Amino acid sequence: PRIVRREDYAPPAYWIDTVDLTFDLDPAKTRVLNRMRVRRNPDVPAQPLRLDGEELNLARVLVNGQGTSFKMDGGQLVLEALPEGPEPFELEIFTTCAPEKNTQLMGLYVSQGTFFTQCEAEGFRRITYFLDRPDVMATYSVTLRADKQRYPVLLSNGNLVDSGELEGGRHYAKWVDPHRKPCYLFALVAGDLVCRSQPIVSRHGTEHLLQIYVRQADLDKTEHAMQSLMAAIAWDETRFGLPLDLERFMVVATGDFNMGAMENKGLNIFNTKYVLANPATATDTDYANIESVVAHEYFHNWTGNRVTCRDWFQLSLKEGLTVFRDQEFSQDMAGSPSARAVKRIEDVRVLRTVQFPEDAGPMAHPVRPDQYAEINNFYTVTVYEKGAEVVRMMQTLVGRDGFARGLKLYFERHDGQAVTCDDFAQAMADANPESELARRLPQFKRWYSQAGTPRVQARGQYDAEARTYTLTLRQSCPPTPGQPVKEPFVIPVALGLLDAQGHALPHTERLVVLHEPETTVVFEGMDAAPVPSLLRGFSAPVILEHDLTDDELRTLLAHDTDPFNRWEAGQQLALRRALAAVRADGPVHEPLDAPFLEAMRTVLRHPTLDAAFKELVLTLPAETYIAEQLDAVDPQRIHAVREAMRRQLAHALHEDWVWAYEQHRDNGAYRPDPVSAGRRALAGLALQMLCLAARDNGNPVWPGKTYQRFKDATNMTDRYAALSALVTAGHELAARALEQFHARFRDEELVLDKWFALQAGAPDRGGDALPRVQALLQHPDFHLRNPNRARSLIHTYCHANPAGFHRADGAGYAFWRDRVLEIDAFNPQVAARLARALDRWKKLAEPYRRAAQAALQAVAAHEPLSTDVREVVTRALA
Ligand code: B3K
Ligand code: ZN
Repeated sequence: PRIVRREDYAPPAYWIDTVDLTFDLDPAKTRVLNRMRVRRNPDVPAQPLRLDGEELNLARVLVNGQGTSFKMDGGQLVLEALPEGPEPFELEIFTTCAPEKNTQLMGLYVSQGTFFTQCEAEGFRRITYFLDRPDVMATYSVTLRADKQRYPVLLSNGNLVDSGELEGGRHYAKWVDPHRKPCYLFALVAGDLVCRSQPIVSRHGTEHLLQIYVRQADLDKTEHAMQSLMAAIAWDETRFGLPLDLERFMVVATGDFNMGAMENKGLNIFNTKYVLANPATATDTDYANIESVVAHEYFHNWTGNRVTCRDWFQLSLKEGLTVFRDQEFSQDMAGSPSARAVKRIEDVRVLRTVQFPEDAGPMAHPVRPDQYAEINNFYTVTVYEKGAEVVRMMQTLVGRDGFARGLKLYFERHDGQAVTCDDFAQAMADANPESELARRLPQFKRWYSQAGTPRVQARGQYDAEARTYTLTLRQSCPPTPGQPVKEPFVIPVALGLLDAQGHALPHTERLVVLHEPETTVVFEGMDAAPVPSLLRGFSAPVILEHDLTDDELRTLLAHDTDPFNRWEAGQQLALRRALAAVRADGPVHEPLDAPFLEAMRTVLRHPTLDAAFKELVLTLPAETYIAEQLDAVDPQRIHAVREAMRRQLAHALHEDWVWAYEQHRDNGAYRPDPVSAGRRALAGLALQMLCLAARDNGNPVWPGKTYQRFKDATNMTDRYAALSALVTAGHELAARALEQFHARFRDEELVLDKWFALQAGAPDRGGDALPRVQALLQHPDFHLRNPNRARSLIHTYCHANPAGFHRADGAGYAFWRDRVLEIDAFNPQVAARLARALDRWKKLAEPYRRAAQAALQAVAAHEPLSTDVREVVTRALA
């Protein structure tokens, strides 16, 4: 397959200034008339116009109203006999396509009788022939024509300028988008939808109309998304001075969507999962995700749409920055320092359990990749989450106000342009010329060009005589595919010192900016050996290696003023015990010791800590995170160890879990705010623990109470937590509860997704996970072609149930192979995500390793295979 390289970037040979599209919408055969004003790019040598196209039927091409010669070359439409000179000419292209046959959900497709589009990254070429690249920006006017009864709502980007009746029961609507945009931001929607409308007045007095379009039955689930949207608009004005630039801002939800949502200009299209919520059907997690995804897509209006990417290698320019913005928004919404820290911990947990493995595996790539076969494979946690960490480090280096200044300069320079990550970093540095960022900009930008997670080794030495404490920080970074040697990074390390009793030592807080391979920091006037608290707030996306004793870690857990490091100390203590037990020979015993259990009890019973924070501390590191620390991974042993740890926590803290449940169970009327959500989370964990303990001692009391809770719950968070406690403990009441849950929510697609996912991710007992998943594949509510449903069952099993998936007989991998190939035949993007479940196969111990390799080879050898899946498995096998 063709590899696209960043260094090959060349500006387009033509510009397209205006696009006038007319759609005659029909699921079987939609006609698209595309009239463009095109001109030669005077800065580029004269050459033919090559337009991208995919699965289109071409009917006619006219240049300035006259027929013209053309040829086809590898899907591209090539026009050679075009007018000479710089004058614009009119190019008219008439094509048809078949939306109802579009199973990839890229381009124009039909979901439950409604038309939707998805164009990012390269879907517009499935709608019409075009220069499908983000640096070609045009103004669009769009006329939609369709049967009025079946498609009463006709939407596109911008403002509605005309609408009316046509003969034969048809009608039309004309939309004009005043903003120039790349074609990946084009959208249309046509169907039988209703909307929640909300007029707003901005701080500057301008009026806007906000609308959320859904199916009639879902209208009662749109309030939270609307609240989130209004909050996001207000936040961007207040924090960054960025106003809404549209008269109308629309959000439309669809149940068939390849990813979370899409920021099309003025017409965001969302997966229903990130729009619809009411207390009966959505959990606290859903509420929080909706708030952040609605905000994320809205924030793209500036970071992505007003200033867009020059080419797809610059994807993190908009994604890393916009994730950073949505993370900051969620923190600001959370309010208290403790609630902010909880959000930060959750974000870091994703980074470390998903992005770190990616960066250590065969798909490792820089935040700004150098090459790809299929760009859709590069919408990754590295581009998004690590990209956001890079932006966060810039804020750390220039300060909050400096960062706002940098963003302001970025828009002054680049509004309306398609630019690069370099342009962004340059604006940040230029707005803060005295900062450490400006001083070390070229070196800092290695975060964009070098893949891999850097390691920082910290060693402290106390000299009693000199009363000094010397801290040495050393950085290194392992090789990644194509990058054998790494140059030093600029790493901001926020730190402070505590005394042995846990008191913060005055004047020891600082930001050390590591830029050499090794740096030494000396603290004077130290009366005793201090306890260092390093990388506070996770100030850089690195692996910190230190030699703190368990006593020191317990001191941090009990007293650190930095809540992130308090949590991290607890995780480190747990991780040490998990690794020791995994590495030990013989059967797994009790990995946890009394001091550790005591420390956990102290946190759980703490009088002032927030419930949400306690829940995070009392949750053990994930199996995949434990696996990353090992050279040869036995997923069954890791699972056995972590389960043994959970059971010890369940038994040793039994009375404390009872207390925690009773103290936190009652939250009154449902509100999704962080404080009440935290209480529900802790009560839910307590139920898990109490059901787990009951499994061993056969005492039916807590499973009984949990089942009662499941039936009586007044919101989905509590109901799901109770159900999950029964299912996870493998209690006999689980089957009945699952059945009742299904019966109650049989018409709620998003709740059925939870029902499938819960069972697919439930702990494996004696190899029962795979047969369970196979049976669910046959369930009448299982629909392979619906991405949410496929992910809830298949991806959950393959990505989130390590012990169920990594079977000694290799049957999990055979299942993976068959599903990857089956899905690839109709939706390569969804298949390619699934394909990544075996990224880390080389780390597996035998017999897993060989079986995984065989499954990968079988996929790689299959014909036909999409470019998407081919790239993933080829890199894995390399
Ligand atoms: N920009 C879209 C993602 C498009 C993915 C295309 N494969 C959503 C987002 O990041 O906001
Ligand atoms: Zn985004």
